[in-house]
Amino acid sequence: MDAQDLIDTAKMLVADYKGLLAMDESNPTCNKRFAKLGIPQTEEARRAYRELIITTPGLGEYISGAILYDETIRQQKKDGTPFVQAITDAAIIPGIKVDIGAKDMAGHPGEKITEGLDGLRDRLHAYAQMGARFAKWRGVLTIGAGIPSRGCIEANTQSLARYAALCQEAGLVPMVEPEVLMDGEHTLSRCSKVTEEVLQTVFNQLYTQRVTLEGMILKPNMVLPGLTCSQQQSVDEVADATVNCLLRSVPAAVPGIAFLSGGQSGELASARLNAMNVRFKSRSPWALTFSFARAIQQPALELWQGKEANLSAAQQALLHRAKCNWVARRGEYKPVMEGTRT
Ligand code: 5MM
Repeated sequence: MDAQDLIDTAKMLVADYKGLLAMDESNPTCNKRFAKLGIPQTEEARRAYRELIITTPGLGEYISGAILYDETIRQQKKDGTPFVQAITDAAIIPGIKVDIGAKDMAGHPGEKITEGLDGLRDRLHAYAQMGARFAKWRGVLTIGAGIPSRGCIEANTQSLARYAALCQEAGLVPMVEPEVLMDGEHTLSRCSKVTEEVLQTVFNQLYTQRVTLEGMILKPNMVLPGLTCSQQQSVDEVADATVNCLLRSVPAAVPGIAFLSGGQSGELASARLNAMNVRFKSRSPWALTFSFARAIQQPALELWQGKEANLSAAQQALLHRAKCNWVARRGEYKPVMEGTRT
């Protein structure tokens, strides 16, 4: 591993107000989203949709990196150009999701443990050979009565740290994603306490596993009230709760924090990211950026509907959401932008 290469790649992923596009839905997740819109759940449909995304003109102006799925990193455009080549030509850094999913955790009803460490060293080397320069692993924590348990937090964060160490050994920047889910009726304050405990444990584990913090990216949830909580705080209150929680938990050596959207609407995710960048402009030690899947892709997917004739409209919608988030990083996003397409 060359630590300087890792540090340089991590810095590039958060430079120039850009953010990341998560397009690493596993086949079951992608198929579920297609099924809702009546799109065929086939390998060819998934390939065509991913080609639509990566060939969106101008995407590289706003997007620094794209997270791919195992099937996707092996695919080509219709004209035979490998996706990795097309992404690189668009000035976007290719990355890969390397966990193999969150499974029920033994002895911990209602909780999940993410799997994928077995054989990971070899898989990481293979992905690096294919052109990936960073890799992502997601641990999932659910808030409920008596959960997340300490056992679940410790198991998931240790896996995250072991994966991150293996990534750096293979020359890939780890994108460490501990996601506290927004499902439930918990308050903003509960989400803040849980997120803080999870992040502090993540960084203890990363330290124990000798991960170079300058050569990684954190991909956390925003601190939000549960979806069905009766009290839903304002955009500014969410921004304050999120960044204050991060300030208590994330070392300043980490170059960037790239949020997941977690099921928020595209507009709300942009507005909240914007508020963080406005309110903490001079105080944030890290770049505050985005690594959204649904909050960037959803309008494009709905417009596309699996039809070639809708390709251009879908690409414009995708570019619009990418641009809104780039503008939000600058602290210049305004809801009125939603009425105007790029
Ligand atoms: C939380 O999910 C990640 C970010 O997506 P959102 O912005 O939509 O929340 C995302 O990268 C996720 O890890 C992938 O979509 C893969 O999910 P599955 O469930 O297919 O492994």
